[in-house]
Amino acid sequence: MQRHAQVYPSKKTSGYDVGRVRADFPILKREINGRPLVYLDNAATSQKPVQVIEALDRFYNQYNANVYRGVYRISEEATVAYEDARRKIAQLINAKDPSEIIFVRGTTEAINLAAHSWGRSNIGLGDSIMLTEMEHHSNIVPWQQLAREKGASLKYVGITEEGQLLRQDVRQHLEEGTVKLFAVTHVSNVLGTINPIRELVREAHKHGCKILVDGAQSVPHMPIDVQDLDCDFLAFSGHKMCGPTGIGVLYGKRELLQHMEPYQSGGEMIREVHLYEATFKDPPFKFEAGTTDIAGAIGLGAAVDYLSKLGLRNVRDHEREITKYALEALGEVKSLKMYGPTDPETRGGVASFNLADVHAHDMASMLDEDGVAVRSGHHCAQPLMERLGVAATTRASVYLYTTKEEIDRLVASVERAGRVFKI
Ligand code: C6P
Repeated sequence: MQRHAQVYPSKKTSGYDVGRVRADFPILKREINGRPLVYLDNAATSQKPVQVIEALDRFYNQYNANVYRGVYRISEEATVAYEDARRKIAQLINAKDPSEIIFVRGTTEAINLAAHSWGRSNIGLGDSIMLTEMEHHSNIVPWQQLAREKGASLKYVGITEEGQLLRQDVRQHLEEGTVKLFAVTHVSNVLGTINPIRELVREAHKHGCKILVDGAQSVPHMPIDVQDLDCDFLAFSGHKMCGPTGIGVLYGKRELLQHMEPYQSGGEMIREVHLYEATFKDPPFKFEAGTTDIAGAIGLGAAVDYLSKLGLRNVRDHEREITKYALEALGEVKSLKMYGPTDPETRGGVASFNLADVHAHDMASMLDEDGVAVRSGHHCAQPLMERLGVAATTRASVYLYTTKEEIDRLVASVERAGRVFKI
């Protein structure tokens, strides 16, 4: 199939200047095997704009110091920048107060924190935790551990053939009356499904059930308003939203955080320590023991500035258009099976597929020869793979710098693989 994108990197897509955006990302100038890198593994991690790289550089070159501990100039500068980052993140997701933003290493640590600190005091014998078949391992294993420890059980919400949640499962489980927490992903990292979080929160709350949203694949890509969603917790990672690795966020409603026990303990999270007892600071500091990733938080603050300037509504619109183009183009490839919803309105920028019986790793290696970077495997979602009846998929995931021309490169490369494997 010969396909030509109407839009090239230097031109505008619906008023969104993707060419200008791309100029901010130095890595996109790289060539692989003599061809420009096509980076389509954004669900794993995003690339970083020069604005974020420079913010990290400025921190280390000009005001690297520990936060809160020094009364000297550069420590004060570091503390201000660190707290500025917290404030910017609170604004980005419309939290009521910056104290609802806890810095952690990423989504995985955020969910572990909630499982330990909230879960241990609020889940008991005979209670249940509701999950879905499309969760990432990070939103399954911590709850399995907690359920085992407490004598609680797990209840799963199934999915339809198209990869949408089975709402009758949600209703049925909640009506049984034992579900204390619903932990659900906002956007599936394999299917791209965007779950109707607002409705799910309303339903859960009606039954006195708290809700934790895994925002790893949503916060980087669309406007999020935690007050409007009314979720109790939201977990996300900085590295998937133009920020550095090693930094992420757990948002929690203040009244919940206030009653939670610390996750880790040690320096800076205490009010007073005596030989046999200690008292703790208020949130968020109670949950930030030891020296945190100061540079990471400041870098994430710069990433939030970057995303806010572009506008997450524009990012979402751009990605929807690119996803629609990708779904149509991949849909025309002979013997290619796609997973997830077909309507780009209800789907994020993730396209998982298999080409006949070509192994996903072989497919990804072929694409790599053409300079196209995608992920293959189970995507840390083995229960979902079981549900889909496959061992692995190849997954292309887009971001704010992806162009239709890059999708053409992906499709041409998949077709080349088809010819090589004689499909
Ligand atoms: N998914 C992917 O390629 P961390 O690793 O803590 O930053 O994020 C974990 C995580 C949690 N939930 C969802 C929905 C995710 O997609 C991820 C990370 C990556 O799909 C790496 S496995």
